[in-house]
Formats: sequence, C-alpha cells, structure tokens
Amino acid sequence: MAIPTSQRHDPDGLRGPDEPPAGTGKRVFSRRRLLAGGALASFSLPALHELVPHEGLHGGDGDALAAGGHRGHATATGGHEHAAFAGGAGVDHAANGFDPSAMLRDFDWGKTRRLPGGRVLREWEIHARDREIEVAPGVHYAAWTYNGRVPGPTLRCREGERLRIRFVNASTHPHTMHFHGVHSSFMDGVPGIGEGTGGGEIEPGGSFDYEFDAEPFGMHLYHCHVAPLAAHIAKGLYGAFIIDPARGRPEADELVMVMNAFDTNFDFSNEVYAVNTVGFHYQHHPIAVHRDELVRIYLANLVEYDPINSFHLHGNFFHHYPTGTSLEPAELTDIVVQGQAQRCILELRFPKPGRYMFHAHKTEFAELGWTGFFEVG
Ligand SMILES: [Cu+2]
Repeated sequence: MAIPTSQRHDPDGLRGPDEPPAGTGKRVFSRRRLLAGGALASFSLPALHELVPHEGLHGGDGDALAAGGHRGHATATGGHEHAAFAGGAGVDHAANGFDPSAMLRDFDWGKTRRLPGGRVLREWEIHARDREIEVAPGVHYAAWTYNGRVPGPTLRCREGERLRIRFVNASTHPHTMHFHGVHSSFMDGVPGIGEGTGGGEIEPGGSFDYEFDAEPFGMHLYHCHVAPLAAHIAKGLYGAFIIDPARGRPEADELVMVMNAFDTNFDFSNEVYAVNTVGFHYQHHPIAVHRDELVRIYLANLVEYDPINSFHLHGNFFHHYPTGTSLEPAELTDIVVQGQAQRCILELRFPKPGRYMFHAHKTEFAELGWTGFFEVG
C-alpha cells in the first residue's frame, strides 16, 4: 500500500541516515541536497541561509576525534536571500588571503644562495596555521594551512639544487611536511622517524628544517603526515612541489591546479569540490589564455574521502606527462584520472578562440563546484 507523501518519513527521499528527523525545521548542508538543488544547472541552489551544519557532528570533541576527525566548524549562513552555492564571485578572497585566479600562476621560488663549491641552496619558511577560509559563498571552513593558504604555496626549484625548508608549527595540532621525492627517511616528515634528529612529528610551537636534494624532476607534492592522516589532508595541509629539469622546459603559460574538496559538515564525505579551493571559481572567473600559445598545467589530486578524481577538457586535446618525470608525453588525450597524490603535467595549445569548459568527469564533483572555463583570446 502506498504511503501518502505527507506521511512518509523522508518524503523527498533526500535525507540521509545521519540527518535530523523530519519536522525539526532543520535542513542539512549535505552533498545530496546540493546535487538535488541542481547547482550546476541553475547556478543557484536552495539558499544557504536555509542550510545548517549537522549539529550532531559538533556535539563534542570526543565524538569527532574518536571517529578520526577533528573538531572544527562550518557555517552556512548565507546572509542574503539569494545566496548561492555556485558563483565564486561571492567569496571574499581578501579575507581568505588568497585568490584562485592569482594562485594559478603563483610560484614560490624561495630564496637562493651559493654553497661553497657553487651549488645552489634554495630555502623557504613555511608556517602551519589554523585559519577559517571561505570555500563557497557563505560556506566557511575551519582549515589547517601552510602559510595561510589552501593549497599551500607552490614550491618550485630546479633539479640538482639543495633544498632547505624551515617548517614552523604555529598551529594548535602536531603536523609535519612530507615531501614526495628522493630523500633520507629522517627528512620524510613521518611521525616516529627522525625523532632523534628533531624530525618526526612537530609539536605546536616546534620547528624543523627539512633538507634534501631536488630530485627527480617532475610535478610532485607535499602534505602533512600526522595521524589521522585523512583528517590532516582533508583540512588543507598540502601543496604542489615542482622540480624543473636542469635544462628547463620550453617557454609556456604555466598554471598550477590542485584538485581538492571540503567536508564542511564533518560526515567524511565532501560537499564542495574545486580546483584551488573555491568551488565554481573558474566558472565565474574564466582562465584567460592566448590562442596558439603553449599552456602547461601542473595538475595534482589531493581530494580526501573519494577514491578518484579526473580532469577533462572540452574542444581540445593535451599531451599528458604522468608525474612530469619524462620529457616525452605518454599520450594525447582529453581526460586524465588520478587517485589521491597522483599528479601530472599537461601541455596544449588552443587553436580556436572561445570559451572552453574543463571539469571533473566524475560529474558529481563538477556539480559540486569542480568546473570552470578557459577563455581563449
Ligand atoms: Cu597535520
């Protein structure tokens, strides 16, 4: 016998098992509600002021920590009637301290000096800090950051240099910097290894100098490696790490794209997906590139809680260099699929002017923010 819609426990079929009972007047800022709202199709969704964080996940430190997470908070109080999930235009980049449009071409080369014998020593100083960031209009997330931004600075160097990264933990939790590359286990940024040398887990207020050679050339990354690892990555502690070949690469318009996502209600799945943190940013602020100019994209996937991510480009194909460790492309394609920490370099030219979409071909992610445009002029 059919149950009248009005009497069903979950009449719209959208409420998950962890959501509050019907009739409480509360709505949850959940992944399925966002999708059901047709964020991509309409560019506006159930107004965020109607969506409240799941209180059950904010009940106390004990629950969240026992579940492997960390206490934090997300607010989804839109503030004005038509606050929309889509539309990077509404995010306060100045308050965030970073703008995804500028982040694309922001490479941190550090400071260099010559060592005895002439070799280059390249140095950076990175501070871990707790910081609230806005990942979609009105959606604030209590992030953990390297140098105040998510992703952290794109560290760039040249093959064969000596690198020294001074890490200062100015946050409230222990963290590390774990680099992908070739180095001593004492410089690996993993708890329990290197404690005798001051490495391993770096407590709040502590610091450590990671030092190693720049090898091999390619598109790499760094991230915190403190347990629970999923939480430390999900909170925003990661960044791109590029080692240029000794002889460099051909001149190009170079872009860094770190695919990431945010679990804003702490239910171990993500509600906002993006490239460089802000959902839908490049949809509302297309990436301007020049016709026929070589474009080089340094792409990495740092999404937590989902097994794969992908990058797909419309109206064009690109050369794919997995991990960027070869100067010969592996394939000519229009899509790459990456697990977490996979990365690559993509090279292409746009022969025709126009506006070309790029997005995750895990299309659910696209509808939750991971979509944008190239504007070819
Ligand atoms: Cu950490």
